[in-house]
Amino acid sequence: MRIGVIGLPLSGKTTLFNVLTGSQVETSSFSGGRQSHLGTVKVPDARLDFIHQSYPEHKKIQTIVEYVDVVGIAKGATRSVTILDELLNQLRNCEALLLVVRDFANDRVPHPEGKINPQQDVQIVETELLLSDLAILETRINRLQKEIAKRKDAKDEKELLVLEKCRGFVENEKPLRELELTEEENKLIRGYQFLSAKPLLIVLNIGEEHIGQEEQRLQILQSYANRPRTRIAALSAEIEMEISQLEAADAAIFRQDLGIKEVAVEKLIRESYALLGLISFFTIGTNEVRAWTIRQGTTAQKAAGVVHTDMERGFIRAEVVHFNDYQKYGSISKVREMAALHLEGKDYVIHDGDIVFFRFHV
Ligand SMILES: Nc1nc2c(ncn2[C@@H]2O[C@H](COP(=O)(O)OP(=O)(O)OP(=O)(O)O)[C@@H](O)[C@H]2O)c(=O)[nH]1
Ligand SMILES: [Mg+2]
Repeated sequence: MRIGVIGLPLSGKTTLFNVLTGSQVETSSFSGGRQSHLGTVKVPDARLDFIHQSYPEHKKIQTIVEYVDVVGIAKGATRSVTILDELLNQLRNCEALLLVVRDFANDRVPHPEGKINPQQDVQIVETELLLSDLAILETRINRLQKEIAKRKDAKDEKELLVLEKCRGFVENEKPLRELELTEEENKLIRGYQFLSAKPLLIVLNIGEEHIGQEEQRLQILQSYANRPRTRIAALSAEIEMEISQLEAADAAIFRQDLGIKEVAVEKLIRESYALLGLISFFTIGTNEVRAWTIRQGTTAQKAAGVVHTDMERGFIRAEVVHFNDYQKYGSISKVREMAALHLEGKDYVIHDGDIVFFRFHV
């Protein structure tokens, strides 16, 4: 899973990117960074750690989330063809966007709009995403209309209908992530990578003085809380960066003193999983224990394909125990003894936290 970190210039994108990926990219007190950065984070999962304890000789393999730190999106940014192209390139293949919104005071760091106003900042970025999509929609619609006039084609006509539907939506200043489309319609437009269609996690970057008051600060973004494929969260990127440089034990104490309940990386990954409807399952192999990420609703046979295409093709059955039962019994042999390992067929829907043994034949 790849997530694009976007926001106004100087909102704390790079600071947060460093926190999430453990990178040390230089942050700026003046905007200007045009380079994008790619970093990965191994998804922390206490359940995987627990399973691994029983298999100390095995390798522990966590799933990975990738973050891309992109150029700041200032008001009017997407009117520049170069910036727009850059942005589209950098955000291509991102499954979701993480929008960093400034809510911290800092005299050394100018705000591009002159004053702190999270709601307005979200709106500015959202508008740029919409304008970018509108530009692509209009070009494509024009071209399709010409092609259809020359030579009728059923697929082109279908695509045109979807694009026109999208254009109507965007012209009403509504992001495409809120537009309900059928699976077929989605397929037709997936290649365009519309920015406003990507699920959005808005992260309010609060000042140090507001730590512990995340919920109150988030009130200002309440109007975004219940929108489709949108979530909100609050944290202080600066403090999180300081914490990330401490030893684990010191970090825990520091967090407790400040009243920070959850590690930022874990919080944002949890939010991203919820946003995208993702869950994890685990496998125990001959030399590794491993976590895998799938969409909610994935069947056992499809999940097998995530591990290996042969396993999907030659799928026979899955033997499944939920992590909670595994934890209760403490080992797979005990699980077997208590008959808590259940046999499932190809249509079984995998649950978050399932430990799965795939049986297959090719
Ligand atoms: N006080 C305070 N300063 C912060 C916080 N987050 C970021 N900053 C400061 O704001 C400045 C900009 O941070 P960056 O992380 O570089 O912001 P950016 O969004 O990546 O900026 P551009 O890439 O130039 O658009 C740096 O000087 C940071 O130290 C915060 O939570 N509190
Ligand atoms: Mg930056």
